[in-house]
Parts: sequence; C-alpha cells; structure tokens
Amino acid sequence: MEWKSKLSGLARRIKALDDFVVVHHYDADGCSAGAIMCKALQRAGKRVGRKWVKQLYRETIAQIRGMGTNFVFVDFGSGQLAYLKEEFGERLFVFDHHQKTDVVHENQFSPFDYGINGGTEISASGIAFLFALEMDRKNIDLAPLALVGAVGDVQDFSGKLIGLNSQIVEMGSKSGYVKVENGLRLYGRVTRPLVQFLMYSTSPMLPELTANEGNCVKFYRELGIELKKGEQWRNYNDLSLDERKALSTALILRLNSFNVPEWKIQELFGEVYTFPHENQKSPCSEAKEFSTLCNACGRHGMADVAIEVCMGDREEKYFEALDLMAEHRRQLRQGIEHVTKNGVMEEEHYYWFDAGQEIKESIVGIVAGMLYGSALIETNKPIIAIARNEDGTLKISGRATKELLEKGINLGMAFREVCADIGDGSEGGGHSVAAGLKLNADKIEVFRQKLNEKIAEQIAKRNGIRGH
Ligand SMILES: [Mn+2]
Repeated sequence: MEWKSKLSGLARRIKALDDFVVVHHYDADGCSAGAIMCKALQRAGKRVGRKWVKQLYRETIAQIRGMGTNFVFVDFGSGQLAYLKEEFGERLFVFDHHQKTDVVHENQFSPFDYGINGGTEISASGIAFLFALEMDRKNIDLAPLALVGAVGDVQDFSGKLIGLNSQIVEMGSKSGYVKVENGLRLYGRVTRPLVQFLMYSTSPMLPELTANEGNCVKFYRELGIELKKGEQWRNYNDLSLDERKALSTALILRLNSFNVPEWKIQELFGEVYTFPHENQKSPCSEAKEFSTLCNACGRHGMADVAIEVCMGDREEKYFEALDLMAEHRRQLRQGIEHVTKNGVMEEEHYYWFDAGQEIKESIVGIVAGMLYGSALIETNKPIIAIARNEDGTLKISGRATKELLEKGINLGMAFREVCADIGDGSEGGGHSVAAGLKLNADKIEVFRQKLNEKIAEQIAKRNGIRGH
C-alpha cells in the first residue's frame, strides 16, 4: 500500500523534529483531525501548539507565523499549498482530503495521489488517524475520532462509510473502540427524547411527523411506546428490541402510505457507529451525535471547546459543549414554532417566510429545511427564508429537496445568477439543494420576482431537454 509507506515516511520525518503547531479547520472533521494530530505528537513527546481557523487565507499566515517551528495543517492546505510552501518551506506538513492544485510538496499527504477519493472515502480525521498509527500503533484508541470526522463530513451518505473509511471501521471494531450496528439512522438516538427524535428528522423527511410535535406524540401512543420512564424522557437507546422493531416497521409503513419512494425509505437504515468506551448516555458515544456536538461548538465560534472534547475532556469543556448544543436546539425549536404560528407564503415556484428578528440568520436555513415534511409546505417547491444580518442587510437561505433536482432546480445557481442580475453588493451561491445570499433590504421585492423567473427558467430548460 503506497499510501501507507508515504505516511510512515512522514512519521519518520516528524519524529526527528520538535515544536509543532497544528492548524485545523473549525468543523467536526477539522477538530477531530486536529485532536488526533495533537495527541499523536504529544504522545511522541513533542511540544505542540494549536490553532483553529474558519477559512485558510494568505492573511491567516500572519496570525500563526510566530507560533512555533514546524506547521501541520489538517483538513485544509491542499488548495493553499502554493503560499504555505512559500512561507514555511521544509517546515510545512499538510494532511488534507480536499482536491489538490498543481503545486507539490514532499510533506503533503493527499489520498488522490493513491487513487483514493478524498470526497467520499476518507476524511482529514481518517488521514490523521492512519498517520497516528504510523507514529505508534497504540494510537488505535483514536479510531472513534476518525469516524466522527468522516460522519461529520457526511461520507456515510450511502448508508455507511466506504473505502478507506470502512477499513478504519474494521480496525476500530477489532480493537473494541468502535461498535457497528445496522439500524435506524435517525439522528439523536442517545440525546433526543423520542418525540424530538422523529420531529427533527429531515433526512428523510417523515411526512406529518417532521416538525409536528402533536403527531409524533400520537404516533408513539398508537404504537404503545411510553415516552417517559418515571420522570425521565426516554430516548431511542432506552427502547427494548421489540419497541425498536415496532418503531422501524411503523415508520416504513408510514412513508410507504405517503408514497415515499423506496430509495428514500432506505435512507432510514444503515450503519450506526457507537463507542463502547464512552458513557452510553453521552453524545460522545455515537459518531453522528459527537460530530454534531463539535459542529454546534464551531458554529458558535467555540471550536476550541470542540477540540478539547475530542482530546478527551469530559469535565469543564464537555459541559460547555453540551450547553452550546442545548442552546442550538432551543433556537431551532423556537424557530419552528415561530414559522408555524405565522405561516408560510406561497409563490408560483417557491414558498417563503420572513423571520424578521425572530430567527437568527445562522440557523434560519436549517429551520427552513425542517419545514419539509411538516403540514406547512409540500415538497413540490423550494423554500426561501429571510432573516437579518447584524449589519442590517438581509440573509436569505434556500432549501430544496432531492426530488426538485430532478425537475431541474438548482438553488445555488439560481441564487448566484439572481445576485449577478441585481448587483448592488449582493452575493450568493451554494449547493443545488442548500444555498444562501446576502442582499440589501430594499432589493427584496426585485429579488423575489427574479427568483421566481429564474426557477421557472430552470424547470423549462429541463423540460425542453426532455422534450427533444
Ligand atoms: Mn473535512
């Protein structure tokens, strides 16, 4: 395995050096990769500093230049290799899974050099973990973190981790640090009360259960599943095997009765990665929940809290992280309540609502996405949410479903093109099913009209292609 000898070569080189700075991205993959790297270096007796960065720009270098001697970049660096190389020369190491440029550096590790797809088969945390094993086989206990990053980067989108990631799953389960289960993949099996477990499901949307608390309560009642044990709200982990089976079956039947296609129903099930060495009541005991905990911290500018938790803190920083996550959920619940109370407007080609000052711009897109599956909107059109940025401009978030892609709709492209039309400092873009933009408040009417036209164009174009 060529990738392995490259990593062991890098391990040899790093062992001969000292005084490192680990620079990592602020999301779940970046934080877990950073934590693995710091641990591996510390355990080898090295002096290590660290720094998280939201985006790595040339200007970032000025903030880190004086921090140490050798610089290790994880979860970014491939795209920025030219100026990193110029600045740090031989003192640079890059462990990244993003696409490369033409620039090369002998201390850069890229999975693409070995025919491994960095988008789907390995994350930065996975690379850091495989490197850590080359430093010392004892670092096998860091396998859970490798999976937290992979799942955080949604590399399990097919229902399970694949490629090099699946080899890490295997190493983790052989050593007892990871347990793989096949089952319901809804998020929050450890930390969400049963009602929220269904109510917040967006992938897949559960018709008339997602974002509908009353229906969820009724759904469990009809199944004879108790929501509480004594004073404690039960969660999925508390259910007996029979209750779990009953719940799975009922969900399949429900989706089926709403004509949800088979492939979407399949999304409900797949591999779940849990960590037996953690407290089983903690979000740190399951990959998806652990990664969400990290992302909640990162989103609030607290990636330092996330990496401390990744490095093993289960006291002060851990409780801080739990608070951040609870706050995040409280805001989501309030957001949904607000929209439910005030309703959603409908245009020919999209739904929309104006959250005013009531929903933060950082979460308004998530709230919008959660409305699919609620009784408020159908899945036949995108939904657009309007919120306020701190500087008084509007933040507009859009969400669409995968079915709408089939109709030819691409929100990111629509947002980009509408912004180009409007000008006036507006900028936007994103993915086909999730996009955002910034707009001056007096341009909202023209934006709404242009968006309608743009989506109509996208649909017509697709139909035109089909017609020929
Ligand atoms: Mn990543």
